[in-house]
Amino acid sequence: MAYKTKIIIGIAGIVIVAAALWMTSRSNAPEATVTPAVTTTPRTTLPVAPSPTVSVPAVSVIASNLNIPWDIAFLPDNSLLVTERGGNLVHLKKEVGDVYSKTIIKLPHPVPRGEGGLLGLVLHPRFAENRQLYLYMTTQESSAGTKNTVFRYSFVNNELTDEKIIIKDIPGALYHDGGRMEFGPDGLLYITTGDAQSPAIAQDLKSLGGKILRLTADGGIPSDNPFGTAVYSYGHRNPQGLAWDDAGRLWETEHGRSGVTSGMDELNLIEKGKNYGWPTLEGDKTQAGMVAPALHSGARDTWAPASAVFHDGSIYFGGLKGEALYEAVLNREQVVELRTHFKDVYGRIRTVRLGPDGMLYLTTSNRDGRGNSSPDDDRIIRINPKTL
Ligand SMILES: [Ca+2]
Repeated sequence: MAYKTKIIIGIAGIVIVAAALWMTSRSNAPEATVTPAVTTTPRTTLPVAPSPTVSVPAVSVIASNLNIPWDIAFLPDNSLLVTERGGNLVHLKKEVGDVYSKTIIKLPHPVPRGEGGLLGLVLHPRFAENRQLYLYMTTQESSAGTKNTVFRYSFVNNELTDEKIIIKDIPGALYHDGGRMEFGPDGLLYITTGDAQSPAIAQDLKSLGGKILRLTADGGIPSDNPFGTAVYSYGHRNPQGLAWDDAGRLWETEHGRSGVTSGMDELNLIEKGKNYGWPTLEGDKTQAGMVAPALHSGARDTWAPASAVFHDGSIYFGGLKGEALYEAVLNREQVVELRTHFKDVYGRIRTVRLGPDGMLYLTTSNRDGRGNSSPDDDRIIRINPKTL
């Protein structure tokens, strides 16, 4: 759209541009096109699934027929790597327009079924030089059941080589396997782990379950970790999203209780060494030595928050059971508003990532047995955040 706009400007001038854009595109993205700001708006988009009850932003489906895409990384050549929970690493390469070719990269390890599997994916901060990437994977440990392991690989010519275990023996289970990884502004690797259906381990500092872990890029323990171990914070149930705001504060999303009494999902402001209360605290309850969430969903609403990204003053996160893209608007340490986008439009939304183009990339999770899938699910959907 920006390219077209520049051409038209040369021919006819700004007034005609504004009128023409308004007339031709009002059906899908009126907010983005009625002002001159459109000339700086990153490229967009095709209209998808307008709903009369939902404001329709500029969106584009860039990949379909995926199977539970769990995480996305953007490579320096503008291609994408996507983990599928069942154990495929998928390389999506842009061909023409918004058409991407798909190459499946086999993993060195099979992954078990359940909510575990091939989960988080993150690139080394200097990936362009060292080609190193990290995968969070559930691994079968014979009669001991499953555990979770973070591996590092060299990724060259669509092959994973030079395997190194960064951390292992993270408790695993059919549910609550954590799995999100991010490099922080401090250059250290942060990893979320679940309680593996054993709530008490979230309070056990000797267990790696129900924690946010922090390691060096090589898997070492940073000298200023609070307990002399990999543990950075604890008392988490099943944290799934990590994001730093523009002041360097760490925010985290976390699933609350499940089953018939679901709800109490959390957005937490994370500080080193603090206890976030699971399984003792829920909602607004407080107790000495434990930190209540910055925002929670309450007892009657369930987000099932599955990711987190900071963009332009807000934390965005996907909702699985909530079937929406949530936006928590921040004012310093406070959440001042929770906005809900795409409610019931795309089904279950898992991951949200911010691309190098300034766009939000969402993954659906409609083939995980808990939702209704459309024929082209699962999808990766690119959103122009200016149109939200
Ligand atoms: Ca909590």
